[in-house]
Amino acid sequence: PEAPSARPGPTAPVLPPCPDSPPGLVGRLLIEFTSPMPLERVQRENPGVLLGGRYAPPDCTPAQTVAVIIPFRHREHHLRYWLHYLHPILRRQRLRYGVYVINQHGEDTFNRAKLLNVGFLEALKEDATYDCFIFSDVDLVPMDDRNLYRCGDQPRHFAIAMDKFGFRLPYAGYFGGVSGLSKAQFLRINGFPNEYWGWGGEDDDIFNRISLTGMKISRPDIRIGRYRMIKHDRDKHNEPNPQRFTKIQNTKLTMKRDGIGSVRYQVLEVSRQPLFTNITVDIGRPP
Ligand code: UDH
Ligand code: NGS
Repeated sequence: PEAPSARPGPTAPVLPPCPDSPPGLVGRLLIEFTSPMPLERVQRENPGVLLGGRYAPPDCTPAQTVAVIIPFRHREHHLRYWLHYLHPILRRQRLRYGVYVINQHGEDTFNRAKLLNVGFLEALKEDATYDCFIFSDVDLVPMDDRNLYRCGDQPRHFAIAMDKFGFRLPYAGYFGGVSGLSKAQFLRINGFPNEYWGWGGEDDDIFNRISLTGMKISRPDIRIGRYRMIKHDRDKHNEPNPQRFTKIQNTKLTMKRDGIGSVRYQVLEVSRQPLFTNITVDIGRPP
């Protein structure tokens, strides 16, 4: 007779690996931002999402664990749409993931890339198994669920065909909006710059870092990488940074000293909400 230990017991289910192309994707999606989106409704419609915005497929074992990092301040109404659309998409994509909203404390100048560095470190503090990091603006929703939010052998640019750019890439080196790097790729470029205060250029600096370390951007098909952006006015305290043009000329020099190895900040609060983990952080202010 077979030894009992040869069979997995009922308490230790061994799930097969998740397939490369998830079954049950729907393709092109209807995305609109007209009716208001109460958080209670989003919660009700996503019962499988665990506290802190964590999810794992019930029927298979994903190859990666994905941390989705959102830079944030005063965009609650955008976040509700983002959560409403993205949780079902990520679930259909059979991802094991967590959603981290990195909320800049205070009213000093916004710093998107530094918040993303904080997100990388804080997500890893919570779960050391994260090996793929997707960095997403809060106002960008994919229009096609075949745009898979996972990492590959090169850094990935997801938001390549945004409505506001006529569903085209605005320029060949554009790396803004939504991007993804494996842990190893992120560390190889010393993370993101901390010294871009205000709007613009930080995504170009990241593009430079990737090129300078000999990596190449990978992108989805232009018909699949389509996005809707929630229309909004310019935020307060995120004015265009007049230093951005000279800074992006100097990435080669600055990336060694400015990055994930030099980021200084203070976490003020970590709060596990039903659909995301909210991390409020003091990242200081421009010198
Ligand atoms: N963000 C915030 N709060 C802010 C500023 C930025 O949460 O106060 C985050 C948010 O995730 C946003 C991202 O940073 O999606 C990028 O910032 P952005 O939306 O300001 O950048 P974008 O290029 O807009 O989308 C620039 C202003 C455009 C004004 C157009 C007026 N019609
Ligand atoms: C470039 C900016 C990028 C920005 C992109 C799209 O000019 O940071 O425009 O901007 N680079 C510099 O300013 C150096 S958008 O049309 O979305 O406002 O992402």
